[in-house]
Parts: sequence; structure tokens; C-alpha cells
Amino acid sequence: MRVLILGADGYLGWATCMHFSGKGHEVAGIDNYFRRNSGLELDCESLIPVPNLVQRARIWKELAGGKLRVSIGDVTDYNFLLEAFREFRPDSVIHYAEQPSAPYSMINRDKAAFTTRNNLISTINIAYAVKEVNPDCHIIKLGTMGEYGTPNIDIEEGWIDIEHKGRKDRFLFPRQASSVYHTSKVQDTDLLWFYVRTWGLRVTDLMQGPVYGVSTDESDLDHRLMPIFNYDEIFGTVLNRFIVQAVAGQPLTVYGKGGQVRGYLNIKDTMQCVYLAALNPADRGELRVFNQVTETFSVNELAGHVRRAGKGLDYDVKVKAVENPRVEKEEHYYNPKYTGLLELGLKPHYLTDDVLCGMFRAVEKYKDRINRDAIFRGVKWR
Ligand code: USQ
Repeated sequence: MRVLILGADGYLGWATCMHFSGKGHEVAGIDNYFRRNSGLELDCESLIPVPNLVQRARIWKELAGGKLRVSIGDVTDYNFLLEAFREFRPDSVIHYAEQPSAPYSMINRDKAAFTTRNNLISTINIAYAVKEVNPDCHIIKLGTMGEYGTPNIDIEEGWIDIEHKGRKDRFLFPRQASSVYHTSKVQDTDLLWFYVRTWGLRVTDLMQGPVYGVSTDESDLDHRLMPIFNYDEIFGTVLNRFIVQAVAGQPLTVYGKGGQVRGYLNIKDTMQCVYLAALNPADRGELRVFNQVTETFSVNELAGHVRRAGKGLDYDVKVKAVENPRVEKEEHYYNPKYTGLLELGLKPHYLTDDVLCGMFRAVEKYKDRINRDAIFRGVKWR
């Protein structure tokens, strides 16, 4: 396959570049360094120092010899994206090139507007480039479980059959997101569903939960291939944050009552899921949706697991309930279905003490780089 990866420098994008390249596919990666630049702007850079994208691609080629070309540019610039499509003619395009943080989107009006513009224009540009260059190209878009919110009914995999006043139809599962970022992802899905119906594009929407971990088969080859790893309030996902907080000797920041349940997955499983989706493309005129999680936890349960694993490594991990800066339900029903990717062959890496200890060990190496000021700033939703 010829695979174009947008957002190739990010936490998941770089790992995905190596994963496809390592399996013998031709990979082109694009990134505009949004994540690096925002880390600088907001003083919340990656815990792990990572070479720039061009250097990483060179290191990967030296070590693994895979076909991987990268370029720096902005996917919201249509001429740039169209040129990249014309040159590379991808069979699949994987869209990670979005502003991925809920707190970032809630900092102020400018960040909310940037998130909306970046995420929606990039999605529209991809739809147009695919239609123009190769309408058969499979679009794999990273969505989020947060699009569904926390409804008081079971969450289906993307679609729901509704019977109303004696008539039946099939709809996208109702969505009610709880940040501007998550709302931009709802709008993304709507845009792609429109282009699927109108132009017959083939699209897979991967509704991913918060990802944790730092190690993939490919990043384990050399420390210079490790992903960007954030633990700060803006870009860090909760479990990655908790491990860094534990190593830094800070109490784990459980927001509110801590009963917020989400579906989680190991970064290794993100690689598997995206790969399985690419190997088994959606049909022309199909918007296929998978819920990309492997197990669910409340924030309190996560804190308990980190505390227990930390104890085994002689850490005295403390937990602190902080006033929730977000507006979200802190106790709620949560029962998402997530069988589609298992049916395609996903073999989950569950959250065991071994996995947690591996994360502790990886983070300990960079302990001196932890910026305590970045851990909690309290970006408020209200
Ligand atoms: N939380 C805490 N303490 C913290 C940080 C977070 O209790 O220090 C809580 C949050 O309030 C939330 C839960 O942990 O209830 C998850 O928070 P998160 O920051 O790990 O996840 P979220 O903001 O939802 O966003 C992350 C990624 C985003 C992805 C999303 C999947 O940044 O790109 O789309 O996870 S999901 O959560 O399913 O929408």
C-alpha cells in the first residue's frame, strides 16, 4: 500500500509511520509541527526529547531501511495537500492532522476558533484531494469516543436503528460532545458522512478513547524513535499524566468525584487498529465506524491501578481530588460496544501491572525533564 499519514510528527502519527513502513508499505508523512510549536508556546513540551521529523525519518531508514518520506506543511493549505496527493497518489490516507486537545480548545476564543478551523478545513481538504486525485483512496479518520459523550443508553458502534411512529431508519448514533475539540470531531464526522453520501468516498471513522503508553515494537528499536510524550494538562492524556505525576512525587490529579468512565487503549493497539482498518478498507459509499477502545475504567480505577503498580516499585503514590475544571458527568452509565475491530483481528494489550511498570520505567529515565508547572494549570470550561 501507499499510505499518506497526516500529522506524522505527533504522539500517534510518528508511531504509525514506522508501523506501516516496517511492514513493507510505502509511507509519506506530513506535519506542520503544530504540537511542537504549541508545546513551546504553552511551555509544555514532550517529556521525551525527540529529533525533528526529518531527522527521525533518517534514523528510521538507517535502522530499519523502510520506505518513508516526510515533508513539513499544513494540511489546511489545499494547494500543498493537493500537490502531495498528486505526487504520492496514496491508496490510504490516515488523518491525525487535527488539534487533539480538549483543554487547548477551551483556553480562549482564539484557541476555540483555531481548533474548529484547523480540524474542519483539514477534513474538507482531504475529501476534495481524494475526489480530485483518486476517489478510491480510503480515508481513515481518527475520531473520538468523546463524540458520543456519556449517554444513559448503550453506545453502539457508530450507527443506531431508530423506530419512530411506526417507521424505521438508520442514523449516526446521537452525539453530544463536551468540549470544542470534541465538537469539532462530531462536525468532522458529519462532513465525511456528507461526502460519502454525495461523492461515494470510502471512509473509516475510528472512534478512539484516550491512549496511553510510550512503547511500540518500532519505537523500542532506539530511544530516538520514541513518540512525543506529553504529561501536561493540555496535551497529556490522563494515564500518561498519572504515571509522570507518580514519578515526580506529586499526587494524582483526579478531577471531581473521579467516576468519569472512558474507554482506553494502549498505543500498541492504536497501531493494530489503524493497520487493520487499512488492510480491510471501507466500501465505496460507506462510512464505517469502529469504537477503538479495549477496556473501560473510571478515573478512580486508573488512579488505583497506578497506586498499586507504583507501590510494587517503592513509590508512595498519593491521590488528590481536585475541583473539576471541566464540565462533565462525574458519575454516569457507560456501556460502549467495541467488537468491530476485534472481529477484524485485534489482539488487545490490556492494562496490566507489567504494562504500568514498563511505563514507570520509561518515564523514570526522563525524570529530570519533568516540568512541574505544566502538570496542572486549571483551564476552566466555565
Ligand atoms: N482527568 C482527570 N485528571 C486529569 C486529567 C484528566 O481526572 O489530570 C479526567 C478527565 O476529566 C476525563 C478523563 O480523565 O474525564 C479523560 O481525560 P483525558 O484528558 O485523558 O481525555 P480527553 O480530554 O477526553 O481527550 C483525550 C485525547 C483526545 C481523544 C480523547 C478520547 O486528548 O485526543 O480524542 O482522549 S475520549 O476521551 O474518549 O474522547
